[in-house]
Amino acid sequence: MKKFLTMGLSALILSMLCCAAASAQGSPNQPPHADLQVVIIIINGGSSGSDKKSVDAGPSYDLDGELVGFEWDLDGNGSFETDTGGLSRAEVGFTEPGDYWVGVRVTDDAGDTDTHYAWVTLN
Ligand SMILES: [Ca+2]
Ligand SMILES: [Ca+2]
Repeated sequence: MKKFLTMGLSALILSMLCCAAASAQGSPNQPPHADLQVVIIIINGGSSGSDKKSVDAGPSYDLDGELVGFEWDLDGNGSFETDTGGLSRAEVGFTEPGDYWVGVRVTDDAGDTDTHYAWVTLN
């Protein structure tokens, strides 16, 4: 019985030490989650016929902060050359119907990133 009590006390002290250390350091940042809406939003250009098409990373989120950066790989080649800053939408230049491999990289307010690729179908 005495041994059990001692072990229990040790575990309690350990857990208190653990929590004290964690709160002293602050909680580590949770990385963001990138997601893409596989929808092309067409803003009707009217008689000019210059419809604007965008992809939307609106479903992306950061649980413990906010998303401050969106970068895009609109030609699917693995490099994110389009930076829309804090805007979660990017205009795309697709004109021909087909499937396009599009990626987004989001950055949270602690500088962590996540990427997500999806097929975007233009009919
Ligand atoms: Ca975060
Ligand atoms: Ca690219």
